[in-house]
Amino acid sequence: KTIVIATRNPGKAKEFTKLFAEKGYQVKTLLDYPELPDVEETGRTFEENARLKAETIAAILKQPVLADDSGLIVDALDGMPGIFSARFAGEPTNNAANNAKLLHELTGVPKEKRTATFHCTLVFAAPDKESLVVEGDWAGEIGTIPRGDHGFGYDPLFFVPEEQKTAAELSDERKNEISHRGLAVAKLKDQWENWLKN
Ligand code: ITT
Ligand code: NA
Repeated sequence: KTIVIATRNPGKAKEFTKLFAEKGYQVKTLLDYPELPDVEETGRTFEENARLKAETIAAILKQPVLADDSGLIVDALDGMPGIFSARFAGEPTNNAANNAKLLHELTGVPKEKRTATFHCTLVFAAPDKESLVVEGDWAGEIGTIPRGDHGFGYDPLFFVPEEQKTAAELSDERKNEISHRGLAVAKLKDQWENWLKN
């Protein structure tokens, strides 16, 4: 059993590979299909962008395709970087520059005002079907020093109070159990077998 995920982010690919292995699925991503286009993310919401990625690639491959649009919503920055999380410091995605920019923008902001949420919208698209949409959120705080070397993206700056660790200090397994992406995948697993039948 194989599931195709329309992402070229290696961090996401690694997490999805583990999350779907539990269900007996092998994951393929756009890293396995270099000939397929990069889908331009012109949407104004996570859902619009996830739809663009999933529906475009499903139409090309003529088979079901999953896409993830995700990002970090920082309260003190009025929700930025949000849907712009990958390109916060410009294109192409540069995680070190994104994290440096985030720390810079939060200079002088006290701990109690550094609350943030990781959001993930998953869209599962198939030719001639209404897409299935699920979401997951993960609450935390933006730290002042990057810590940990697991995960990807903003994980070293995303402090999880319940764990007293940053997301990058969690094991891959623990992150998948409690993250925005792990939660969204759990919801997807509850719904997709029914959805595929209809
Ligand atoms: P694809 O579109 O190819 O999937 P992308 O990285 O461009 O890859 P998005 O447009 O959804 O994906 O941007 C998501 C960004 O949000 C990602 O690049 C990270 O900067 C951040 N992000 C999302 N989930 C994260 C996580 O679990 N840990 C750390 N950062 C995350
Ligand atoms: Na993207």
